[in-house]
Amino acid sequence: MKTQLMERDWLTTARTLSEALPYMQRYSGAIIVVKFGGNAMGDVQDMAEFARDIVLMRQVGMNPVVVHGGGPMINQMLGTLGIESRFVRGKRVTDKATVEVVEMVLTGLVNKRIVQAIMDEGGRAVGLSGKDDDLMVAEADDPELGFVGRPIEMNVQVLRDLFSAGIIPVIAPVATGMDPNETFNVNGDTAAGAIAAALQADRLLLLTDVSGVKNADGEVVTQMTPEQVRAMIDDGTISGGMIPKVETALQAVEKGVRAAVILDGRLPSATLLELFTEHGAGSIIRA
Ligand code: X2W
Repeated sequence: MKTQLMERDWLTTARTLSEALPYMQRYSGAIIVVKFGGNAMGDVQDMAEFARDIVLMRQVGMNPVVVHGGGPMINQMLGTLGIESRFVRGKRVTDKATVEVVEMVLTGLVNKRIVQAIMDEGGRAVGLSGKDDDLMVAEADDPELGFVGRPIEMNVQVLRDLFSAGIIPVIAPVATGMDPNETFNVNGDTAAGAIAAALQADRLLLLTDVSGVKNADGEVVTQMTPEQVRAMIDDGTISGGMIPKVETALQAVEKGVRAAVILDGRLPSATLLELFTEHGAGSIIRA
């Protein structure tokens, strides 16, 4: 009985791998930008699973790029330091003291944790922020928000150089300004969208903690065109925190990213499910 069971499991494993072949071939050399948000990071185990999937993507010939957030970790450090923080339309109002903490936490703490997790799974990773090699130059988004940046110039050659060397870039969403002494706090989704557009990526995967974009009946819509998404925003079907995410996805597709997917980071191996199976996960937006 036991042997039979084991044989069945192995057969399933072998079949799963075999069925993944066409997807591996389709995405060979593809650039996949993955936004990994602070809420999706969870515990050490979640981080290790995420890192393993990224290493697998690289191993089968894709070029994954990780762009991370870290909102909860920033909140925690600001709390420890007794600095108050508030959000306006989903973005953190960022004064001089806050931007220093944001840079410290994102580029120091969070970025290096992800780099380490990827190396622990046998991959090669290098951490950088928008300041490295002038990757992301920003300007003030809105005077009310202080040092919150909107990307205005991208220099992605460094990412291509890392791809050629087989290295996975891990990017903290902190930008430099036109005045090189300035530092801007960029929303993680916004940074991922700008990087995906500059790379003309094949996929932008936005990992969230919901199951996808829902229609008026509360069902997840698995495929959408940009026009359908706009209509759903206009008639209020898409609302609240989903709006900035969907708009990032929309803009990326309009700027030449082949497709953007809003997917459920709570599912184990959500990225692999999306890339390697017919099933997919979450909501895909493509023209
Ligand atoms: C974000 C950057 C981090 C981020 C912040 O300060 O929290 C702005 O709001 P999550 O984990 O992806 O939310 N920046 C301007 O985006 O983190």
